Amino acid sequence: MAIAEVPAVLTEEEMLHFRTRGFLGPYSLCSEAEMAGLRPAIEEVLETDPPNGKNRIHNRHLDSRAIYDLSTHPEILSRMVALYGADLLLWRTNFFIKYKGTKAIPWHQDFNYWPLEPPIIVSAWIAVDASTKENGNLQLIPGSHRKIIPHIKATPDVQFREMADAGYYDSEQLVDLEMQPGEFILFNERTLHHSKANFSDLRRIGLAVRAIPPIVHVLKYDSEDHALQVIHGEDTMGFNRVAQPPL
Ligand SMILES: O=C(O)CCC(=O)C(=O)O
Repeated sequence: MAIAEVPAVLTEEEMLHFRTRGFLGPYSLCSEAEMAGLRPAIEEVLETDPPNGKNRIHNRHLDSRAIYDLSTHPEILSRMVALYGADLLLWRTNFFIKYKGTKAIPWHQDFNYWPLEPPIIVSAWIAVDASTKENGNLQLIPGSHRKIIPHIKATPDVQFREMADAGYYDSEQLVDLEMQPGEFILFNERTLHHSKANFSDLRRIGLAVRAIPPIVHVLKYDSEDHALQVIHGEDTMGFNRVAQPPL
């Protein structure tokens, strides 16, 4: 797919919602049946080693056209463009796979961990499997992106090394984002989010897509062949390593 067409725009209300609450959605990227059709190809990617022995769950848009196309689907891209302007680069993609017994992801603000300056990132999180209260759906705190929350050493029951300091947020305010396969949400680099452990027999795969405007410098790349793709408009700054998407 060439640079995607942009069919949908956001209403003023949706724009305001994103600015004040730090997230939008869920929206439909494709039907449940269409996602069921895509799932075998996604599973095949996840069962295959990427070039140069890198991690199977990170940046697979670099070697799989199917993952690139899913990550840059017009339903996502059009909304990112409405929020962040016409010029966008794809920085990273990450699969978050939760089988039965997979640990929780702690409350966190993404920008705490990431080598980006200034830290301006829009994330889409796409439900490949159904993501429900049973199998550890995303939860986030609306409006939490308005402040920087200190992160501290994480407890051993969660997946990350650092987590948001619980003294600085009120988890009573959380919103559950249950999603059917083919749905996605958008959130920004400071929106506090987490997911609980999966105690069910139901697998939960989500694909997170991270896009940045050209003004953002990537201070550290994920691998030697890590480069960004211009997914909409142009790279007006030329700060970052840019490459073509996979064929
Ligand atoms: O999928 C999850 O459980 C967590 C996702 C997440 O932390 C992210 O997309 O930044």
